[in-house]
Amino acid sequence: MPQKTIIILALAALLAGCGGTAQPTTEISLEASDFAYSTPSITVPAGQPVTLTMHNAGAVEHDFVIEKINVTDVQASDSGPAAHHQVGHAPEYDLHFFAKSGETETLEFTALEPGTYQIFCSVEGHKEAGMIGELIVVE
Ligand SMILES: [Cu+2]
Repeated sequence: MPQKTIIILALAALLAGCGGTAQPTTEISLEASDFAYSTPSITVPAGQPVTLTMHNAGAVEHDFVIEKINVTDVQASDSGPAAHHQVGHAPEYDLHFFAKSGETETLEFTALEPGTYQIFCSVEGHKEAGMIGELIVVE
């Protein structure tokens, strides 16, 4: 392989490593308790990576769901056991992560479309108990 080709490949690898354009990551921390989110309204920029950290300060398990949202690059540290949802309902949530009592988990995503999206906890009865919020995606 000619020297020049190697240099170009090395440069390409470098650029890919930092995502081409250096995009700032929005970091948000929230706490889930029995039965509320500490930050019921979260605002994030569209098209930029977000890291959401949720600590479960409650006595029971909690999760974080957005049913329908246009997202990419989603990675959850714990999306919960499959049996976690009510039998007969196997919803496909666009965003979902889960934290056991006392644990801290993270969810990474990039939201693509500005708008307001409802957040809720899908553990049975929690949404009804008021465990809801909203994610606002801005331009
Ligand atoms: Cu909950």
